[in-house]
Amino acid sequence: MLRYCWFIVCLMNAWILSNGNSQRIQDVPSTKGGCKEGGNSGFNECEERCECRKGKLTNCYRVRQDFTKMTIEQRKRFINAYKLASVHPLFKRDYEKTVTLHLDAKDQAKLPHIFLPWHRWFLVEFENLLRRIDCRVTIPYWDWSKKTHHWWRGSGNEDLWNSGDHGLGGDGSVHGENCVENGPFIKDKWRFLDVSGGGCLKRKFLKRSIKYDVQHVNRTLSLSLEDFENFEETIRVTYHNEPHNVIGGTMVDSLVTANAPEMLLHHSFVDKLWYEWQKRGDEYKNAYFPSVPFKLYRSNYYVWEWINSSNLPGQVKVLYEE
Ligand SMILES: *[C@@H]1O[C@H](CO)[C@@H](O)[C@H](O)[C@H]1NC(C)=O
Ligand SMILES: *[C@@H]1O[C@H](CO)[C@@H](O)[C@H](O)[C@H]1NC(C)=O
Ligand SMILES: [Cu+2]
Repeated sequence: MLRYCWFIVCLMNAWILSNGNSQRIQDVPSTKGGCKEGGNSGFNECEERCECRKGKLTNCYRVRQDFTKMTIEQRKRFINAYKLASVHPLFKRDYEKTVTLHLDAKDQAKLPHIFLPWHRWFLVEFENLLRRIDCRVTIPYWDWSKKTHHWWRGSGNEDLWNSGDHGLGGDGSVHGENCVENGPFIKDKWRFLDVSGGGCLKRKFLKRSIKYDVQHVNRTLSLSLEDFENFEETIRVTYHNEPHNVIGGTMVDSLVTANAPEMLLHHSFVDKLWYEWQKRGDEYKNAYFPSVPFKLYRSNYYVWEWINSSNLPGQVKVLYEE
């Protein structure tokens, strides 16, 4: 019964919100805690963090969180929305389109003048789709730098690779072509769409430490403005490639990698690193990309439209929580 109700709520949300939700929802008064004048922040019904002005919530931000710090409820919400998007007739085609964006742009999106903004756009596209199912969902991030020596652990309740319905499941099975055989994305219950060649989600963990720890990341985030190119290359090549490589399977197959749910969490962290660096000041925010005269591949957006997380196309505002 509960399940059934949840599904109806979902469908209603989907119909109501299918025409872009961000403007509509911004002025909805908070349903929790109220909205008090004087710089206090409040949350709207989509759990966006807003400012309170004249008793109304405005300037609302989507809050992206560390997966391992989210409540079980929040983690399930993300996973359920992700799975529903990939199988439900209402969303499947858009899921397919979004995944295909990455497939088509795989080489171009890796170029230095485009990598960071392109993936920022891609994350918002994906997030918009999931928010049509449940507007409280944002793309979580996975901070591997804090768990370099046991990044593959799945036994902890909070672990990304937990096999419960609040985790992404564990390593693939060597006896089963590296298909994932536990968790919500188990091969019997979840398969890639035909456009991605069908088949199962694969992982082939390289159980060695990730080479870049908190101090390493800290040093990179401390690079000066003049070192932007060094910063960008460290993110795009060094940090971006390592988790793809140690997770293996679908994550190292650039044709289908966007079908791996962990790809989103990894890229969310990559985006967070850029966001952290940009937070150091307007010069940092505006380093390099505003002058790139290209559009993002497979989109009508210019690169410069995706550099300010407080002012993204579609009135989207994103912040990352520690
Ligand atoms: C990161 O570096 C800053 C100085 O740039 C320092 O204050 C901070 O403690 C460092 N954090 C970690 C976790 O190393
Ligand atoms: C980013 O967007 C916010 C919100 O529109 C604006 O206040 C801020 O000045 C922008 N920052 C830069 C560096 O453009
Ligand atoms: Cu990637």
